[in-house]
Amino acid sequence: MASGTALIYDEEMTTHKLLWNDPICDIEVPERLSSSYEQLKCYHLVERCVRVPAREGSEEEILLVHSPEHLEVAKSTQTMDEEELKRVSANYDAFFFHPSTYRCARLAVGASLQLVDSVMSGKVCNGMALVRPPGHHSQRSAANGFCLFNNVAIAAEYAKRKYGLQRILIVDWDVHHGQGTQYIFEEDPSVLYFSWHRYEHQKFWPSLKESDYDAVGLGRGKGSNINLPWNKVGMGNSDYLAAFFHVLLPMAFEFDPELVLVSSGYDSGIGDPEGQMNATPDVFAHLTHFLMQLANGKLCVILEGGYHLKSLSESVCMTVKTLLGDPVPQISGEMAPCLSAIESIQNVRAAHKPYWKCLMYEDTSFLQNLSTKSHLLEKANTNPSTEHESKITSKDEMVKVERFLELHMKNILFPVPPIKTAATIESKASAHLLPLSIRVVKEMDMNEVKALVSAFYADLVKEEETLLSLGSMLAVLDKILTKQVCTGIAESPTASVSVAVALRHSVRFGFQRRILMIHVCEKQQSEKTNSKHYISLNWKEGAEGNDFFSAVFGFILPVAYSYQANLTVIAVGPNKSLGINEISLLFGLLRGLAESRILAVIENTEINLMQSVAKALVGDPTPDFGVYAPPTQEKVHKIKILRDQLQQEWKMLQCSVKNGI
Ligand code: Q9C
Ligand code: ZN
Repeated sequence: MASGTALIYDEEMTTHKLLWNDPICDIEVPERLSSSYEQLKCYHLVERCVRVPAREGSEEEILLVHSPEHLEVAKSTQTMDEEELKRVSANYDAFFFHPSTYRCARLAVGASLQLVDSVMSGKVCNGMALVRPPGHHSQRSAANGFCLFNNVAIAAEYAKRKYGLQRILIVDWDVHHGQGTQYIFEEDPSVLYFSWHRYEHQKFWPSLKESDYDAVGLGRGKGSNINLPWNKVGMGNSDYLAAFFHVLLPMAFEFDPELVLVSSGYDSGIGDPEGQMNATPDVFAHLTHFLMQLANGKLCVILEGGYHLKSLSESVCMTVKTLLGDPVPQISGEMAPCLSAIESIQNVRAAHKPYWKCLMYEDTSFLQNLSTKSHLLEKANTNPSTEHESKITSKDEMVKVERFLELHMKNILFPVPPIKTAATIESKASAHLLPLSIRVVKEMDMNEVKALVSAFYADLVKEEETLLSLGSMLAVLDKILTKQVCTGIAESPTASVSVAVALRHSVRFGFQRRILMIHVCEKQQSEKTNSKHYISLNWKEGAEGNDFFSAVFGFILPVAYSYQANLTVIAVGPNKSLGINEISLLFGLLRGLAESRILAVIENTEINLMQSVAKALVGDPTPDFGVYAPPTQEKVHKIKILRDQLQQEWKMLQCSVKNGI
């Protein structure tokens, strides 16, 4: 299986620059590229990546997406003087030419294609290309918004032709709408395009009607264009995560892409003068981690915008660290999306209901009470408790952002060691099944275990087999609690008992205070009231496999992120409902929480799961799912009721605005 992360950077792309005075374009500077690369070197991330050279994209490749006329204009600028360059640039909205622009833009295209080739050929699993000029505003016959050729669109078209791909997902997390990409693929059902963007009810550039949530694609491409407009500035980590849980991820897993491309702009990050948003660099680790669970891990991240040099370069580092498989940092701040974000999420879910099985039972009755057009919704943003402060205007705010980023840098200055997983091997037979990277630890001494367990489970002490398995489980747990490893796996004759013991031990250990327990078993552990130290979720028996995604994205992840656990304990016992791939994906997704600290306890009747779970714990990509089965109305309804009951406490569950607000 492919492993490794490609990094593509060519200093020559810093030669494209603005030669005259233009306050609109002067933020797109060469230092965006060089400072990102310097920061990667600083965190020793460059040396951990596979270096792949850039190349020039060919004319033929550029013509996959652009008109011959557009190519000729671009080509003709190579020999122009400043006056002529200025004149040609003025034909476009927010673009500047330099004599080296054409060469750089061809390198940006070629770098993107090199990345696609590296991933598709299996040379690496994923990667990032640091390119300039960016691409997503560029259209068939027009430069626009600092973009000349649409690097990501060309990459998608190239991947379709060269590798015969039928489903490509483009995730555009840049703060601007990639209208260029939308235009290129709006009739193409083989490319699913998702973009969130600062919109402010069409007041924000490029101020297009077609950037709103009701632009869902055209003709055969209906349903394959997803726009999530942000109508307020100040969106933060929880708004972005809510967008992933309630919009992008359900649709992306239903779409089941063969390749994922990211239009990776970091102007959606804190401190950016264009975006005015509040998301911190760590959130990009989470976004990246989620996308790594799709397409067998085949993920190509291609730079777009990002104009606050510090915020940009930290966020680039977070992305690359995550691509490399490092533990995902814990998100800071209160986990609750704002009202305006929830409104946008509700609107786009309603707009896409006809095209997606995962949304088929969506309640859209709110549409009758409200005009769907968003300027009329402006008045709805009146709940002060969940509304963000308006724009960052004062100097004070800027200083706060700088201070924040400085603090944050200290947090990640020393690279976290790569994920390590512990296991004990009772049955020598299963040893060869575990990935090589797993470290085998010695079991805990029998008397020690007895002493530990007898305090609260006196009757257990008699059962030899149980005690033995508890010994190994506790040894693994101790490695996690003392931070020698991130994840661990243990087998047990009764997973739910082991998990209960693990819980007691962790709480007594004193360090772990917020534990998330998940039971994926038929029978539940009896004693399970939530306390301030832990919460417990049960995957109830009888859930059909096809309700997996609605349960995971609609419930488990939102609760887990709201809770901000620092240890996750998962018991997997006999269950009819989940297949091996679903369990792997669940583990893969949960690795994004609690800084990847996970203890998996597998009931020994389910020993065939050991290998898949161990692979998921060390970060191997999740295998394919096969045909998407729609959820049942009954289960969707049950989850909705649960959400309604619990969303006051677990705010990330919110994805619709209650009637009457
Ligand atoms: N009044 C990227 O982030 N702003 N492009 C124009 C005109 C242009 C951003 C404002 C912003 C372009 C790749
Ligand atoms: Zn942008």
